[in-house]
Amino acid sequence: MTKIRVLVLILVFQFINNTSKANNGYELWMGYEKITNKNLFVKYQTLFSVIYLPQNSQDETIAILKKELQLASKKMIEQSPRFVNQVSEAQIIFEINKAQNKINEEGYDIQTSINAQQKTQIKIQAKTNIGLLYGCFELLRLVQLQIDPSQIHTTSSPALSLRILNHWDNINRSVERGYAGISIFNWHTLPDYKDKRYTDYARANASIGINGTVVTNVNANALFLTHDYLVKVKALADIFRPYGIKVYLTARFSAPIEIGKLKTADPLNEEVKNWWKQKANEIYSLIPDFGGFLVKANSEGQPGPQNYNRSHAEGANMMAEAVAPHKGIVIWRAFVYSNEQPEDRAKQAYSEFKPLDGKFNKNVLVQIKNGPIDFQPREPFHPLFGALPNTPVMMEFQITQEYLGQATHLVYQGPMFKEILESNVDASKKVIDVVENKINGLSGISGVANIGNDINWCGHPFAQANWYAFGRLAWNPRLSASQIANEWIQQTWTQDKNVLATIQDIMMSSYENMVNYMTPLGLHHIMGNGHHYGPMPWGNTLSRADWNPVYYHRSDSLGIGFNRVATGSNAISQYEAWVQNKWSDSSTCNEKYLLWFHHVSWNHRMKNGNSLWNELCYKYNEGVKGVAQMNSQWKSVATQINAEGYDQVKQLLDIQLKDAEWWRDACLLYFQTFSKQPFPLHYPKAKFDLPYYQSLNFPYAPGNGK
Ligand code: GCW
Repeated sequence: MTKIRVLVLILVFQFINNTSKANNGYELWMGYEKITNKNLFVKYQTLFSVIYLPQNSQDETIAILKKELQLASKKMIEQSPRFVNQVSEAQIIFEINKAQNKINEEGYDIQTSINAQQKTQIKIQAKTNIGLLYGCFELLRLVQLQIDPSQIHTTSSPALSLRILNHWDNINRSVERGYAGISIFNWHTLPDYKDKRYTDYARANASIGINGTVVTNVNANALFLTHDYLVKVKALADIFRPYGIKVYLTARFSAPIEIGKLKTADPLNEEVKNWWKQKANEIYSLIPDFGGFLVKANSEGQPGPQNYNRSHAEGANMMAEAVAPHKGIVIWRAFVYSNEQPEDRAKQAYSEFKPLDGKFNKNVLVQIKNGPIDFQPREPFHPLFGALPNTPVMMEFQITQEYLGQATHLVYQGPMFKEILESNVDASKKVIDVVENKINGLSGISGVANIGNDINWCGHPFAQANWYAFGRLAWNPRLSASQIANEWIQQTWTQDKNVLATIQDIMMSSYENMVNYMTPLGLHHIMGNGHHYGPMPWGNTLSRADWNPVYYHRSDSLGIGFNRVATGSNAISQYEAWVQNKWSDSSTCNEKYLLWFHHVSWNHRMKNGNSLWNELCYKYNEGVKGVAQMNSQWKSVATQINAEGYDQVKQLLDIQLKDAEWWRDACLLYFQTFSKQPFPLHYPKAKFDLPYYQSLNFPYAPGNGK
């Protein structure tokens, strides 16, 4: 055989054998690839041939559901379903059953059975049309995962009532901490131009159970509350409603002054109260199911009740009163800290909010970031979880990777979300239990969105896995990170078992690798000023001490780390005694939090016998090696996944590897100026010297959007 023939044969073989998905990422996890398993293909063809839907063709949600079934059937099993009016004729039956007591208002029950005519039937029951839509997406997910229909028995209700994306999107379409293009919300052409993307966005969210979206930045612009903009928001709300998604807005506390021409925004002032009531009435007259307000107050320069010597509770309650008659809620952020305060920044949110427990109106939730500082690669859980037994609380995760390599690094956040949720707040209770516990009927979770107008929505082809993971965990926080990764890969990259396992491995190791090459052993906030990309542990030039990296690592000739135990800031005292016991002694403290809680000597003995300095070197290099491993694993699947996607990720992984080395070398050279110790034997030599790393400057790094 000639060489050319062999080559042609190889190419043909690869083409036939290629079970990978070719896409540009726009379809997210709803590519609905053709079912490759022949047996299942036939079974699903039969099942999806005759479908019964509730007989209300006017209902928009049911129309969406129908369209989804048509699209998915066409793509996965290459046929169009027939919709029938008789339950008895159908093989897939969607029906409302208000008496179904195994589920809540948004839940669904999906059961396979064999009917009298020996035909397999799948019945999807829910109490509401939205529940049916969620059930439909679940069924389609199971089909995409090529589950045998006989195995389909699932009863599921969302664990949390509020599952919300927070967009830090500005009126001019810049996105604060956004790395995937500009905002998908085009305020200029709204309300008249309804970009198809709004519908696709709502559909994607509904497919993973997200039921709310805050479309505006928490660093809020009062203009959004003017009539002209509310009309635009209404247009979005109308598009999102049939997908079960409520719209929320951020409310700028000083709006009564800025757009209401009042002299004050004092929450106890009658005119101010009245202004907010009128504003709420206006909003609800346009958007009857408006979700409510999200507020960042007295934090990083935002106005708030403290400008008038009022408490956060007084501020929140005033707004809560305005939306209460309309069943709206107020989500008040606990992300507060002030540089005028001499107190450790990690302590300030607890100090301010703990005394307010039980003082909020019934329709107020306090939204708490996962950790006490600020979305760092790794933080212990926020001490407010478990400390506000009389206040509904919401978890705030950051899906956009502000401090996690942004849209350049492959970091799957599933393991990070889980690490926080599974942390014990005391001997018998986990963060997950606190978050799931409804108070005043409310519980919830927010994710700061990583969505922009990039063709694949999230920038890095793997970043959409974090949006997916957030939604899946918001629905069921007990799912495992690896299961979610596995589902996502099957719906996006491949069904091939070996390739799937390799990609899953890359994803599952990516979080720990990133922590290691950026901030191992409890280090935090040592990244570039402002844009937060790349290392800058030497940073000490910002006007606020608590924005400078040196504030956080506290290296000196004696050692490194932030002393947060009794001899230091005592931030540890904000945790339950059971937790304190685990972390308060530097010789027994879980080493992933060592430098978060302790200032230890460079020669501190680690549990494995290494000195702290050597262990730090070791950890940084582990991170780099981990990324090198991700790189070679990725290369190993090159011919088995779609070429365009492969190449994109490959290029990004190359940058990530360079960045990981940059982090390691810049940080260690800098810390060495304090430790005065040599690198361990055979340690990789830094490419450049410290002054070089210190000279690097990125004035136009993305995400600072104003
Ligand atoms: O992480 C920090 C970001 C700010 C952000 C702030 C917050 C919206 O650097 O850009 O502001 O948190 O969460 O309010």
